[in-house]
Amino acid sequence: MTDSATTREITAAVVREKGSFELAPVLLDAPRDDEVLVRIVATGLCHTDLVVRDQVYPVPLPVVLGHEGAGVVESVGAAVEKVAPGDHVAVSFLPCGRCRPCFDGSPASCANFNAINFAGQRPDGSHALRSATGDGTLHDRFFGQSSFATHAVTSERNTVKVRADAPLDLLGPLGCGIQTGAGTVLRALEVGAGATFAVMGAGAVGLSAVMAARVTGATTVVAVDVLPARLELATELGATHVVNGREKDAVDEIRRITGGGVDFALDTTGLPALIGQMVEALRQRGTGAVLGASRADAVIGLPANAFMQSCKTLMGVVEGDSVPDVFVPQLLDLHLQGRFPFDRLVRFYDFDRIDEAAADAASGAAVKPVLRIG
Ligand code: CXF
Ligand code: ZN
Repeated sequence: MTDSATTREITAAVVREKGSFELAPVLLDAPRDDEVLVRIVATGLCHTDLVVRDQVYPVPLPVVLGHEGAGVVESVGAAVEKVAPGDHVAVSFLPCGRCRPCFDGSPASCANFNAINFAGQRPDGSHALRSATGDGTLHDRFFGQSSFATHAVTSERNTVKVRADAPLDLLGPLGCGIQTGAGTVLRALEVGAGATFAVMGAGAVGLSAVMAARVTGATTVVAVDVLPARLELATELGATHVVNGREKDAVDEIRRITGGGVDFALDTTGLPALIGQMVEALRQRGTGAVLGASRADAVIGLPANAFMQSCKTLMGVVEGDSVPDVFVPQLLDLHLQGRFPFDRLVRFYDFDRIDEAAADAASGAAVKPVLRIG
C-alpha cells in the first residue's frame, strides 16, 4: 500500500539482473527518526558499484547501488540534529557506531562494515525503497544510501554537511574513492615531508593518493599503471616518476628511482601479484597498504622469512581510515585552495547514460564518472 503523505515515486537505476542497470520508477518511504531524505544532485560511480552489479560481491538483487552521492537535504527525521533541510551534503559509508573500532574513532574499520553496507536492507531487515509495481522486494541501503536515484534516504551518521559555496555536483566521490586514496596517504600511512612513495594503479583512488602525497611534501612520488594516459595525468597531478608496468619491471624501476625502495606504498588494484610487487618495492622497514577490492578467492603470498627480516609493515585500509565528517570538509578546503584538484579526475554523464559511464570506467576511458541526476 502507498501512503502518499510519506511515500513518493522517484527514479532509480535498478540492477535486476547481474551486469546491467535499468532506470525505473520506484517508491521511497519518508526518513525514519534518525534518517535524512536527500535530493541527489550527482553520484560518482566507483569500481565497487561495478563489482556488485556483476555480483563479484554478492549483494541480493534487485538492488539500487550508488555510494558516492551528493545533494541537498529535503527533510530530516525527528531525532536528526547534524543537518537540516537545505543543507548541502556528501554521503559516505555507514559505520555501526557501536563496535570497538567505531568506539576507537576509526569508523572505516567498523567490524560490521559488510553487514551494514552490503546487506541491501536496514539492520532490522526493512527497506526505504519498494518496487513501484508491487512485484517484490527491492534491496537498498547500499553504503547506507543507494544514491543511483533522484532521492535517497540516508542515515544521520553517514551524511556529511559540506560548504554551500562548493560545486555540489563534484563532491560525491569525496565520500568514497577520493577519500580512500587521500586518506590512506594522509591518515593511515601518514606519509610525511621528504618521504618517498609509490602507488600501484593510477585510477581515481591512486591519483587521489598521488595528489595527497604531493600535499604532504613527499619528494618522490612514483605512479605505476599500464595506461599511458593515466601516467600522463599522474605526472600532471604531481607524480615525480611514472612506470608503465607493461613495459618495465615496476620493482626494479622503483628501486632504481629511490636507491633501494620506497618508504611508503599502496596498492589500489587488489591483484595479489601487484600487492606482492608493492611489498617488494618497499625499503627495509617500509610500510605498504592494501586497499583495493579483490576477488573473494584472492590470497596474498609472501616469502615469510624474507618478509620478517625486511621488518616491513603491511596494513589493510578501508576508505582511507576516514572520519568523513572531519576528512571530507578538509579535502574540500584543500581543493578550493587549488592544492587537491580532484576535479581533474571527473567526467560527467547524464543519469540515463549510466551504462556508458560504467563502460568508460571499466575500459579506463573515464577516471571518475559522475552521474548528474538532479
Ligand atoms: C570498498 C572496497 C571493498 C571493501 C569495502 C570498501 N571501498 C569502496 O568502494
Ligand atoms: Zn567506493
